[in-house]
Amino acid sequence: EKFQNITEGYTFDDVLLKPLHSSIEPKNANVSSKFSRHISIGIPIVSSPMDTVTEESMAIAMARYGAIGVIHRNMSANEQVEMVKKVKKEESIIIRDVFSIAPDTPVNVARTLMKTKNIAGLPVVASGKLIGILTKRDLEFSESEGTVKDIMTKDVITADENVSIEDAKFILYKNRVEKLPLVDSKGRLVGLITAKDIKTREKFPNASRDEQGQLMVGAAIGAYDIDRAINLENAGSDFLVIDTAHAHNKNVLSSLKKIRNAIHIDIIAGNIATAEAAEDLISLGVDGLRVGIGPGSICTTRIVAGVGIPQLTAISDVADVASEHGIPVIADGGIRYSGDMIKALAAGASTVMLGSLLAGTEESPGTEMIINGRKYKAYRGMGSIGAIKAGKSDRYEKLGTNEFIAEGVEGSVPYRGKVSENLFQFVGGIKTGMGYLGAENLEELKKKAVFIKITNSGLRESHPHDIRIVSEPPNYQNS
Ligand code: RVP
Repeated sequence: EKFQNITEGYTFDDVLLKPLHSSIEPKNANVSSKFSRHISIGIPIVSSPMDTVTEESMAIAMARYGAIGVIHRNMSANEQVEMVKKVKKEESIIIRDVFSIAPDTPVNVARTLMKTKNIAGLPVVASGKLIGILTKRDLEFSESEGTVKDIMTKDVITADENVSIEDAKFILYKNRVEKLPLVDSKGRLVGLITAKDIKTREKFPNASRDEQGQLMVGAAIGAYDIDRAINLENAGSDFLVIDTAHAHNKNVLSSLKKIRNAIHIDIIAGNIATAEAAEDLISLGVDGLRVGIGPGSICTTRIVAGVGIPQLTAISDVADVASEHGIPVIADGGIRYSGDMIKALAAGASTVMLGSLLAGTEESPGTEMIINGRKYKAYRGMGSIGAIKAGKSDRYEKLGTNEFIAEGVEGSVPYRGKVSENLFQFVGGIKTGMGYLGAENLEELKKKAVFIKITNSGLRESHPHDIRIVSEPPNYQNS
């Protein structure tokens, strides 16, 4: 009787997308997407909040190339706050807490300061007002005696505190200066724009940025961690991810309500895998849903607990509900190739979240190791014994004892070079797929996509077969 209404679930390897009549060249396909209710990004890819995947280097790289990262929470709230701040400061065009110096500082003190802090130009401030700037050139021909006011450049080129980036660029260029202090109507120093920061910004035209031009980043929190949530919001986090293994749980839902009331930025909740869970979370006002129970490469939930839903069916069931409310869905876990990404997007996800595919990059935490002459990096589940012991992770059960019930394993993945090279390949694969379907953008992809169920022979036929691969392309490694 239990099996009378049993349903089928599909995952990536069970289906393919049918080719459709197309007038779209892959290079013209647009992969920009909604990430959460108020956040849009250029590339529909998110790095997972895992301690072998996303810390500040990963988050910076992801945001620079148009994707986005979520800083993991297997550390103290203070450490996590500092990481968020580092990402936000990385490319801030306007430096707000400007380092300045007093006019009666001895020249040799200023010289040492500029050397140790590697500063090329130091604003000179007296009673809050900008009165000069000390540059490397000023120091070059000066004696070491005397004070800063004797040698500083007195005619400082400044701009109004509300100057636009374009105007600032013009002023810097016209006057051939590297630093542009910003002053308010009373002549007080309130910020600084540097030519170097503007140049860095122009190197990454598709970066995921907030309204102030800073890189966007999010952070994971436990379901009951309101204090951490508030601290992270204050630190400038653009969104929060409520990071639980099973968000469709009474206690999680009631805590989520409290967090929602305390927090103004977007909140993504998960993980879930059913339409009912989606309904319940959406009714609490979440701004995004993270889908995936058990598909992760390092995850043993389905084996240990016997629970889960094949990932494509989970994505599709959740997305059907979420799309009615305009809430974006993150497909989290189980993605091995760019082909899996486009299947997830076609099934209704707005973005895909990656663990194993990013754990081997240069920017993931941890060092490389050599095994049999090949480079690897460590990758582990957040429910693995190692991760649980390393932090205070409460993502997975403890059953009230000191013994852990692990739901993940620890391992390693091949080294894969820089995040940027990998994102290029992933996006290339997604766009190629969109070319086959004639989808100009991801909305069209969702509407047009038709799946066909395949058999084991179909899957065998899909992979390279009956040959010995002697050269692995960067987008296909099957070992
Ligand atoms: P994958 O990309 O297949 O490596 O999966 C990554 C996802 O697996 C994470 O984003 C998370 O949802 C899930 N995960 C993380 N740790 C564990 C675990 O220990 N079971 N699972």
